[in-house]
Amino acid sequence: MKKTGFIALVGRPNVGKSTLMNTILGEKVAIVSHKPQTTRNRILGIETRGDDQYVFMDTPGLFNPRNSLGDYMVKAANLTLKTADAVILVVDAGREPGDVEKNVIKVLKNMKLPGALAVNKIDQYDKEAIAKCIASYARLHAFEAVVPISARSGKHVDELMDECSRFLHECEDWFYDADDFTDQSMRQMASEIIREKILRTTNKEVPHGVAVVIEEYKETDSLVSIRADIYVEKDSHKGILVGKGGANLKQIGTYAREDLEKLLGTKVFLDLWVRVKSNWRESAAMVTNLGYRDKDLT
Ligand SMILES: Nc1nc2c(ncn2[C@@H]2O[C@H](COP(=O)(O)OP(=O)(O)OP(=O)(O)O)[C@@H](O)[C@H]2O)c(=O)[nH]1
Ligand SMILES: [Mg+2]
Repeated sequence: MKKTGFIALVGRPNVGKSTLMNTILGEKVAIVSHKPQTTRNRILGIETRGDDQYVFMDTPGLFNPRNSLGDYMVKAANLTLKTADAVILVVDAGREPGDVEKNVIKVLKNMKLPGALAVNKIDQYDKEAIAKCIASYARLHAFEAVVPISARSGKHVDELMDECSRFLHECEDWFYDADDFTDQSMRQMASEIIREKILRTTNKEVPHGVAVVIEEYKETDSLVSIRADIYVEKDSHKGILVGKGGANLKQIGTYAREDLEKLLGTKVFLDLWVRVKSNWRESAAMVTNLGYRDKDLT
């Protein structure tokens, strides 16, 4: 009999939710960076093993939003939490539970949602610190499973997957084909890959105020041509992003093209344009226009 389940990956920003999803899938479905607030949308990662189809839902990290983009991100995470069959709360192994984690636990209790605790980044801490962290969580909630992992190296991720099999239920049919691995379109993945390279090559406020919109995506037998607009919030941000003589933008383009060529298995031509939309993150209308649409969350 076939089985399936929707499992939400939630937690504060930067704890390794997207890394964990990519490691489980063995595919890069969600972008990753060392900066918090990398993920802005719910992103599905579909893993089919034998009769079992796991639908993981990566979410933006939970935090106190200070603008319309932040409102959208937290809404995306909270709605996902509420539509899931089960939840993996991802936490940093060296950090005591805070408000974010306590709130997620409150939702688990109220909704009687089954939950696993993934205690991540164990490669960074000693055994005592990890044990202390686990003990603090044990006092707050009886999770169905508690697994210390390293999402980056893959250590104990198989054990976590074994524990997640309990979250699946029998079904007539799966929601996705056995060889699907995400619900994102190629355009969405291209936009995210470009944003990832911007996160890696710029600092401070610049990457947080960036949105990437794919204006053109043309496929021929031997080439995919992509034209993307990169929106920033200020003229000064544009200057930083473009760099001296266009050097930084060129670097972003090269890195993104390399990833896209790997993903698509074909040559890619990438044409990037940087535009300024003053303080777009403050405006609900502009946030929607740049691709963060409430209607996509339902
Ligand atoms: N040392 C170590 N670093 C990790 C591990 N897992 C993830 N990271 C790093 O933690 C950073 C954040 O990872 P992400 O996967 O982007 O975190 P996230 O929870 O999805 O973050 P948001 O999307 O911002 O909410 C990256 O630099 C990862 O390489 C791990 O097991 N060990
Ligand atoms: Mg993420």
